[in-house]
Amino acid sequence: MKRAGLILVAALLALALAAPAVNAGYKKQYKLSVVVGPNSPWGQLGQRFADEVKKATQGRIDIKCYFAGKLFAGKQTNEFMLLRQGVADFAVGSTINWSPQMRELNLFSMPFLFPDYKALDAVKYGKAGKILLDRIEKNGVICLGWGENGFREITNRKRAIKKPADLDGLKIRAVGSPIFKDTFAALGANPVLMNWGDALTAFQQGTVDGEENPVNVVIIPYKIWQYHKYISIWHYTIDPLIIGVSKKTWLTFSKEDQAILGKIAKEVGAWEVGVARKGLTGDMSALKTLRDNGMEVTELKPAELKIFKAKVKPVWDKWTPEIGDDLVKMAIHEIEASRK
Ligand code: X2X
Repeated sequence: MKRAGLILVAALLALALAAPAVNAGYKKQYKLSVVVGPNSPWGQLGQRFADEVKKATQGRIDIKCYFAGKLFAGKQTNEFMLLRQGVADFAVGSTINWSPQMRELNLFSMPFLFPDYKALDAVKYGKAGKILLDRIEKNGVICLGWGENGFREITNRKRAIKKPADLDGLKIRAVGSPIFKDTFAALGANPVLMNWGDALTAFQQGTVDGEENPVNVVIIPYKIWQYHKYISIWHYTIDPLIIGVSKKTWLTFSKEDQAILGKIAKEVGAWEVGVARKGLTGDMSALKTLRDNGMEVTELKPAELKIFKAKVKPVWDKWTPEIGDDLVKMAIHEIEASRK
């Protein structure tokens, strides 16, 4: 009896050793980086992703969201580096913040390149988008899905902006990504590059006159009307979000869990893109919230936008080779095809 018991224990032990443990190499908790706070749809996207992943993996993958740039100590243009290194396991990151380390991502920041959401989707889901995602992967980050910050519109406390001359001398805060400095300099403004956390203080103190951000994901949740009376809807750049995971972390997950992560990222990403675009097509009803809060909204017409676009030609000349001539050409082709 005793001997049989021993054999059984030994057999069970052998079995346990032979079968790969499901959680082998898994961390107790994973870190997800987000630049903004939990009230923005962007922050909510991070939290939803974390919650759904935890549920679907029965707690095998437990993700904690670090909001408001906590993981990268305020310097948002470091986020991609932290992700590559595996310091952050996940991020819901803006292409703007990653672009200083991935030049190709400046494609989305080319001023007045994307006329509408259809154009953006044509590029994201077309050949150019695929090339971008492959390059990001080569740099150590797997893209699981797209979210959206949105078309970036300009706000300021001094005057309505209808033509480039209205920007003359205005101190405009932009993200610390060099293409923005070139764009605002070309438009005659005085660009000041700073992190989002510092920008909020600068708005309060009035040390800058204006900024640019998307309506639903940043301007409304952060109540930018507290600081700036004027907003111009000019769609000058678009800012997609990428739900990304460090390749180092990714390779530790089972195939089953990888599939779960991909599926959830696509689902929650699509939900958030819907929120980011709500009321910003057709009747533009999202703008009512801005007017109700005392903002003066200027919607620029195609002829007015043309004048702005002509002014930023030096930015196109400088940044096209930086991004890649072929990639820019391909994107322009996909955008034009989307308009037919
Ligand atoms: O810093 C910004 O303006 C923000 C929040 O939109 C980004 O992170 C790109």
